[in-house]
Amino acid sequence: MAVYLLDYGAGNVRSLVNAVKHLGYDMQVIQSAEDFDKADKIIFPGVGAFSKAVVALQELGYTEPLRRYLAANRPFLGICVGMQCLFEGSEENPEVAGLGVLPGLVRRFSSADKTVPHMGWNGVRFLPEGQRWTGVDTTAETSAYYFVHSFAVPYTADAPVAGVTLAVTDYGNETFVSAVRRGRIFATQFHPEKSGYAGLRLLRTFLTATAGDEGMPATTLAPGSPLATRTRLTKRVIACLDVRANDHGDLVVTKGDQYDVRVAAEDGGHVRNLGKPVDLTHRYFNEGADEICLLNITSFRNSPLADQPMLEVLRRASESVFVPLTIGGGIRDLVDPDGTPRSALEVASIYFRSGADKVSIGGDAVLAAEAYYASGGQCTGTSAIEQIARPYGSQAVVVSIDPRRVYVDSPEAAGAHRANVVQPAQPGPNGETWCWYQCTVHGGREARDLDARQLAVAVEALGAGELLVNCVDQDGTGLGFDHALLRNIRDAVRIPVVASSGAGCAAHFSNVFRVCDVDAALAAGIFHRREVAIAAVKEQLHRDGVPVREAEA
Ligand code: 1PR
Repeated sequence: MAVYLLDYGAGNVRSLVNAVKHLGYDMQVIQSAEDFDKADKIIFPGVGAFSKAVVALQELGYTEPLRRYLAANRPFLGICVGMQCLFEGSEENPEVAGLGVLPGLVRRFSSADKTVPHMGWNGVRFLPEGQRWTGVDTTAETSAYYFVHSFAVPYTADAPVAGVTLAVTDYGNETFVSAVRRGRIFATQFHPEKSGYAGLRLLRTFLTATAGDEGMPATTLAPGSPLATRTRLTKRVIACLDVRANDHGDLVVTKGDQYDVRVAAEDGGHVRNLGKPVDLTHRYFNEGADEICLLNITSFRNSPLADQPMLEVLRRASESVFVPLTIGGGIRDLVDPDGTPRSALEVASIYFRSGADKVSIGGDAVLAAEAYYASGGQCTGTSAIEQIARPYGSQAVVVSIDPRRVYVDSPEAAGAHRANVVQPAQPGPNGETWCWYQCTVHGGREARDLDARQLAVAVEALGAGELLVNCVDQDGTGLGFDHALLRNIRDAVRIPVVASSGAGCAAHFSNVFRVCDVDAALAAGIFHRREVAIAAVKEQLHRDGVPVREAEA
């Protein structure tokens, strides 16, 4: 059976290729209009801007062959933007028409009551027909799939789209279409290739379906039907691997205490070695991590392009890890060791093609924020954030911040940062009862005259889709997350916020979700040292009433 991938150059295609290969199928990439005639099934993954996908299809000369393929009701699976393109158009790019194969328009989520993008694991309310199709027991409360999008097709029972709706999902006070089917044309707003085993089951159903199965009659969510309870976006538990070469040149997972990754001099002073990156990534996937983050923490010293071991780690890890992978470290404009200039977009694209779903930008984001304020709030389009968000979408760009506390006796003593001072949980070394959070670069080594809240506001304006909020002082302490810092950032932005640094027990996760209303919480040391299991964190969250994706069978 010839399964073809419709790749227009910006999707996270490696994740999908790996998932399909894991299921025993090889996919060929469509190279010409003629390939549409050879395909038994086509999968169309979409990441990034609606217009990027639609215009790319036109420029590749694929729009008409695709229309003919769909008009012939041949097996097709669209994913995320690959689903949105089937509709008449999108608010994201009103100037560009969609394929119009399905009725309705794609609209932007409102951020009045929730963070946007909708990023994470949410339930899906399948119709009975949908349950048969997915092969998943969706009556269970816990079935969840991975979403990452700022636009969606709104669902109302009387809208034309209801006639092709297989499933809906709720986000905040909105309900949107999360799966559609018309004949043998299927599409999902969520990413089955990043939705763990539930997603793999859905992909297997599509790949193994025969004509008889796919001829199912369209069914609709009848008006007033006894819909299941509304779905909820779960809080994400993320495992983080700080990766660097040890003194023998081997790439290892290490861990800092306030960013110092070396053991005490009297113990040899070597780089802490907590395991191999690929092994730990596989372990955390199997233990139920909702996302995994790998940070190349010595990236400011060398070009990641020359750092093939890190790219190889990513290629190998992504072969059998089916939850989102974020890669950070060295994502910026740089000059290759051979003197070739490389844009941040080129660097990021290498990571996306190697299996990353999101890239994380650290030091360069601080410099971009400084330039943003220096220019009076101009977005010049040249920062790494803007370069990458334009084709791949904001949801693919994370900014990782490394602030450290500056204690002061009064807000006035904070000078230009007095508006962003907070009262920390503990007084400073000289009894100071106020502090502000100073941004750093080079892994906490160089302090900048910019505070964390200023950075957060600037990078959101520049198009970042998520904030990973570390804290140098709290890193590795096991004392819990820095709530004062996280509330300060949470109040400032409408994009998802990930709490990081300081987790010491499962209760710290419940506390940070309850007190700071963050979207995800990350830990490193307690997981690497097997002091706390991811399952124990999720059990605690479940007991405390925090919506969380249950471990999969
Ligand atoms: O500046 O774009 O090259 O990115 C460098 C990246 O590496 C940034 O994301 C930066 O945060 C990270 N980084 C640089 N140096 C270090 C270090 O530790 N010496 N890691 C480092 C930062 C913070 C988290 C840590 C949490 C949880 N570490 O990654 O895992 O604090 O730890 P815990 O649960 O054990 O407390 P660029």
